[in-house]
Amino acid sequence: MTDSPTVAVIGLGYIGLPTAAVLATHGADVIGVDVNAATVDAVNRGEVPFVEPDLSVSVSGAVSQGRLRADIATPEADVYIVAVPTPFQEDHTADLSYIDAAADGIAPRLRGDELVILESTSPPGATRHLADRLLAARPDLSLDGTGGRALLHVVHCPERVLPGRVMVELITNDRIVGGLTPEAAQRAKDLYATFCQGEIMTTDAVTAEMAKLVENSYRDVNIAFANELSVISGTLGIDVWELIELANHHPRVNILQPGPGVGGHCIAVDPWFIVSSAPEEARLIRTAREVNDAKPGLVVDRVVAKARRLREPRIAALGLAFKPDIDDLRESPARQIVARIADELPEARIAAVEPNIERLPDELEQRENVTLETLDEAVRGADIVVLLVDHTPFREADRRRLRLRERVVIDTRGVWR
Ligand code: SAJ
Repeated sequence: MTDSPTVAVIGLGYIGLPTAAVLATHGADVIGVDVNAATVDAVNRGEVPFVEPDLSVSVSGAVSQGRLRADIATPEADVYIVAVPTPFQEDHTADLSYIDAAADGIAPRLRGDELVILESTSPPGATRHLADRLLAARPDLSLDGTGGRALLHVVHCPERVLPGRVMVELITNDRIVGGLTPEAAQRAKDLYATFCQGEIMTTDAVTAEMAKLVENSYRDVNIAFANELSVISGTLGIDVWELIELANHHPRVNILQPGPGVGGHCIAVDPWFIVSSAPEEARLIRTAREVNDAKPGLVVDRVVAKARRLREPRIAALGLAFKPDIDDLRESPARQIVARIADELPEARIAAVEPNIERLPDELEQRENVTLETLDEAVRGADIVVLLVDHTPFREADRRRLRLRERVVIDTRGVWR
């Protein structure tokens, strides 16, 4: 590979765009590719179509220096990084159609000796699937040079950055590079070493795929433990947060925090890829998913039980994002809870408070009994206050001024204990 490789990043989302920007600011010539023309136009203007700290300055700098541009079409390049969605389907298996579409864009551009990196979170075998699709379209290429055919290097390098800290963690996190061949892994390692200060470990592709899924499952299982404790504590009439705080004084115990459920596009999704790969064996991982997925329903039941005692209940629902201090509403349990309360209590008025958004998501906007309000407005008129996300403004709110004692408070995050 040349000192200044041309890198095409396919998919300019939460992972692809930051990766493109970081590569461009570390010496690569980067072309970002996206099916969405508005995203392509925004990037070419040096703008970022979503909120992520420090990303804007990096993208605008790279674009103005001429190191980053975006296009709808896949160009010729030395390296292709695929960072497209891999959503899960009704049956909990992964939808690989975006990977397939990326492969179909890349295949005609290959000249031989390129490196193709799959960064999307993937079920075991997805990297091999991507390679098979490329090779089916290009029988003149091979992974090992057999028959005198030109080489194609294919690896999986899962992203592991935390939304909200992407620009820091891209540089500082350790990386796992799983190659379909050792040479492919080494090439990818050399590329990531241009910007990654963490340790870069090489392995085979399927182990790398599993490592990413296992990390998120580990967290899911541990959150499920905390969520199960919160349900048990409710039955026993004890304060789960005090219980966890006390237990965590043990030197080898570190229980996570319960909440209204697990959201986001990673932890609530990835464990299913393990379950669908080994349905008989993945018993704990499946149960953890079920425990966490049941939590929003339990919160709805608590709110509805309190509200049914009132004639025209007014409910303040605090938070819609999937975790604190971000504007990301994807797979958010809070959002699901508000929609379900609105459906179960058509006579109720629900004031949702989400300081990080300007308008309600469509499915809530369409419900006549849900409005978006400020914290003060919502709580002032409320009989019931349900805290769903521990955003800083809620943590720091003056509880006396909000007169919480006069209202029924259901605090799913333990902020107002
Ligand atoms: N949550 C709890 N209790 C806790 C911790 C989290 O209820 O004690 C909930 C949050 O409220 C949220 C969900 O879990 O709804 C997930 O939040 P998170 O902050 O744990 O993780 P994500 O989804 O933002 O990012 C995760 C990270 N994975 C791990 O920490 C193992 C990140 O490093 C990954 O890159 C990311 O998934 C991903 O893209 O896979």
